[in-house]
Amino acid sequence: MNSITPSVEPGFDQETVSRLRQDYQKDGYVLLKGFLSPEEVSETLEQLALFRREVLPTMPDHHVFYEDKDKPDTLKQLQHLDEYHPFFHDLLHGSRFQRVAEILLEDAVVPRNFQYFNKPPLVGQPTPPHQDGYYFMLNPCEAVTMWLALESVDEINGCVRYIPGSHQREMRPHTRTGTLGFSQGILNYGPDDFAQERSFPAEAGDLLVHHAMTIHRADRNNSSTRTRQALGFIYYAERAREDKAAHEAYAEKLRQEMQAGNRI
Ligand SMILES: O=C(O)CCC(=O)C(=O)O
Repeated sequence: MNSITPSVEPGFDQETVSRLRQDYQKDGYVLLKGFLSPEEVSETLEQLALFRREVLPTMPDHHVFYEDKDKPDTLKQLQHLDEYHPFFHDLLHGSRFQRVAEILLEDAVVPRNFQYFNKPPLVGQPTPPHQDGYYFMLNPCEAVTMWLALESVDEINGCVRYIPGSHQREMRPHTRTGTLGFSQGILNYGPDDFAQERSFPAEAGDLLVHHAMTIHRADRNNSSTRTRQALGFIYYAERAREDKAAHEAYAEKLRQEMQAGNRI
């Protein structure tokens, strides 16, 4: 089990670093329990509430996704928070999160995105099974995604599920999903895949980190009372070359489709 309770200061001791790398290479993910303290989680939630009130109304549509865009309480995802507020900029850039990415990728890293994931009670939809590398378009496909729980997340309100070791296998064929924010999902995800999954319930402050090839998904929020908020951090290894033209063309096509479909 890749669960480590670290004293997560920038200088990890050598034993922790080796264990993290070993687990990451074997399974394609690690779980760092209590990566943020309860005080840090509270501060982050306060900053998010402020952000939603004051900054969100100024953001362009393609960085703000709702399950139903006519209902503000169905807010689903925010993109690139770091570009809009210094608090979130500093969490992504030059932070303890970045240090963990450098340790796991064994390279300098490029911070690429900072996301807010929200699944309101009974409204938050499933995250389709996917491999982030499919739309990162990197060669070599060396990047990590981090998922930080901001509250308790379990099987009922939609915890993350991984297929251990899937990062060492091939990129699976993906197809369009119709899910805003997760537009690509694995084609023919079947009983064998479900049988291999491991679910990762998390407490506020716990950090999951996965390889860009690791297959993962999450259920909808089936709770009628509990919210399900999380943050996502994406770092590319400096040695990974991005096919920028293909990536931008893909993002632009997606944006146009979302606008045409009245989704954003
Ligand atoms: O929050 C979720 O449901 C999943 C997030 C995810 O799939 C990702 O960050 O790659």
